[in-house]
Amino acid sequence: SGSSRPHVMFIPSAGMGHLLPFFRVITALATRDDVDVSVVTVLPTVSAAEADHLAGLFSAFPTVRSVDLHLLPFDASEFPGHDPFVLRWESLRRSVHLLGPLISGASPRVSAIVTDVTLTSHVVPIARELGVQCHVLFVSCATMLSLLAYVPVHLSKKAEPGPGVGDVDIPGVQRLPQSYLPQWLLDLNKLFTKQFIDNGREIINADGFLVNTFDALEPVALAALRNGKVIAGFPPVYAIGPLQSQTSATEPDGKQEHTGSPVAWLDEQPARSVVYVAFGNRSAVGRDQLREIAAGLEASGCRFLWVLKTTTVDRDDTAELTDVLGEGFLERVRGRGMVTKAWVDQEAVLRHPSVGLFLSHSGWNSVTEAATAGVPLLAWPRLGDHRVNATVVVSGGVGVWMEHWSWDGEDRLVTGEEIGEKVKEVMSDATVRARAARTSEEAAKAIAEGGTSYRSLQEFIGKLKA
Ligand code: BUP
Repeated sequence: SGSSRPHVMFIPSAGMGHLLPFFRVITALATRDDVDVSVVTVLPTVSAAEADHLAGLFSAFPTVRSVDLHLLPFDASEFPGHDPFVLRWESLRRSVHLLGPLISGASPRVSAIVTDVTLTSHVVPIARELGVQCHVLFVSCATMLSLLAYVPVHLSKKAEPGPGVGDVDIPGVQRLPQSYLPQWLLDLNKLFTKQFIDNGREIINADGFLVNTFDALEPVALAALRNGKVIAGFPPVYAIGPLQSQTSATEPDGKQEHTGSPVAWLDEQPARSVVYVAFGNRSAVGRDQLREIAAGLEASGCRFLWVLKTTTVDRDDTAELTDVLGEGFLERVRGRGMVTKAWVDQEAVLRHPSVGLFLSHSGWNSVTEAATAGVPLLAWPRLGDHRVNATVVVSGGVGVWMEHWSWDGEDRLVTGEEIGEKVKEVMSDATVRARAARTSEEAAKAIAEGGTSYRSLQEFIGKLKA
């Protein structure tokens, strides 16, 4: 403090859905000349995409310092059957005491930390002890932040200790039925639930929250967090979204296995004719369901670009497309459908005028990218925060939500017929398209000079200098 040029140290967590928004804030600060930026790189990385993007970040922004953190050995067999990213968060939490020396030994002196929400309960106390400001970059929606903040209070009031969290009525925000909550919260003994509750208890001690949302998208949740309705004395909430990538250098597109990149292919298609299908980095859709999606896309008669993943971690994905989709599918849709297992530049795809609809798992980054582009999103939530995000997709005019479509862990297959009809219907729905266009105008206003998110970021930078 007292220094006019603050040094901000970012401590991200694992998973592209966590890293990408970090990169977007890091590069927004790195392109200014009044802030020093360093990033704690946690090694080894979980996925190939993470390793590629970290390398891309440091080569595109040489002024951003990398501080390596080598994880201590972690015995995952203690938690059989857990999501690899949740396991990583746990192993990071157990190595977090290594951060103290990295923070206090950094030069110039660290004036503020921005950490991932998954590490809140461990990093906030360390920062306090060192007398360094500690902010949390929250990579999901403000509604999800209100859930995180309120769950510990909700549990302390709950009369019957049922097996799970139960329905949660968040003061000033909304009542979330248990079925909308991350599957993991249905079991209070799960690792994720313990992390969630620990982090939820500690957030009151953070100096502030950066959230990848904007006032016009989530006015109710943001107001309730800011005016103390959710939790009295909640730290300042800076809604600075929708976050944008500063350069395509941090989004490498170099691993195309097919001749002709998706964007080049999109260039050949008529305006708003293509359905873009992607379920993010960590939502593995079962083989039978993938076949139904294929049948649905074929039956819809629409053009489509499909990013297909068969495993939770990209490194393990060795499946052949023909084995997954069945003999003949790729031939039958040749010319009107493109299927890829490679990383695509999703922001560029969504910005492309040929894209008319986004069939998505409603991961929060995907929602904000669709909102920016004004492409209607057809939400098919799979796990985690996706259903809570989907409530915002609907209330914020980003798109529509198929609430009865299957959720990870449920047996029911959504048939190709159902998928095909819905895709066709939403593709030609002028009302949905007009709402998405309006939301995209609001998003542009929010980040433009003088907009709500622009001002929030200025306010945050001002606080760093205080
Ligand atoms: Br796959 C893929 N290209 O090929 P979400 C993803 N992305 O740019 P997630 C690409 O990864 P959770 C690809 O644009 C978005 O920024 C995409 O984040 C980008 O979902 C990000 O949408 C994906 O939040 O996380 O990572 O599956 O399930 O935790 O929400």
